[in-house]
Amino acid sequence: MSPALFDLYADRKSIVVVVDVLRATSTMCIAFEKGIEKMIPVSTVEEALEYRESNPNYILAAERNGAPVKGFDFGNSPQSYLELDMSGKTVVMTTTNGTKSISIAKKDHDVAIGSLLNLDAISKWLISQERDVIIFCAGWKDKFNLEDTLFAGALAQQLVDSDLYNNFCDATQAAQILWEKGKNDLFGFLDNSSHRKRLANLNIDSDIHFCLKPNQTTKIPVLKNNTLVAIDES
Ligand code: 3SL
Repeated sequence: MSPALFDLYADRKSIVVVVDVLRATSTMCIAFEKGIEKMIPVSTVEEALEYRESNPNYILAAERNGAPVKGFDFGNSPQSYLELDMSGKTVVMTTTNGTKSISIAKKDHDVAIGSLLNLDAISKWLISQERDVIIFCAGWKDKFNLEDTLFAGALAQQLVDSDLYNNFCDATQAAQILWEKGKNDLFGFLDNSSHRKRLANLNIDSDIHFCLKPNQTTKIPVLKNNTLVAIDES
């Protein structure tokens, strides 16, 4: 439910699904849907700039506290990829919570990227892997957030429904209860949530609607040698 809790669950063998519904992992999923070949997630703005020095063809995306970082090609809006031909491109990306969570998870685990946009695809792929799963909610600066936990509940529910998974974790059970309560009106359920308000203050309500619409892609970004590449589970 928060990066601060991850060490309590880390077991060095599970697949870790990192989720930051608003908006980092939604943006990652849609960037692959729009054809990018690779994405390099990094923790700091400085690291991203170093990548560009090493290769001027890299596209840089950065967000801090919800806002795009000056001088970068993209911020963190998934919709900014929609109208572009991104075929074959490599994006170097840094965000406040999403890429930080990937950095924590990748130390000892295989990492896959989840969002509502690839919910059914990632669930199907995980079931085919026959491995334990940890769902890592990026939250906000180590705090719990509702939207990532809703996704955790949705994914956990699908895994349990497959009959291949058991869920003995109270945090996951709480996430499933939240999903059950919120699933028919995700936008309304998040009405009073901190990040919905934060993004609304930045006038990006439309990104919230976009990120809450399940199953817009069958791409599953997975980390290989510090770089995300996509599996297609269509
Ligand atoms: O923190 C993050 O990684 C971002 O997804 C936050 S924001 O939605 O871009 O504000």
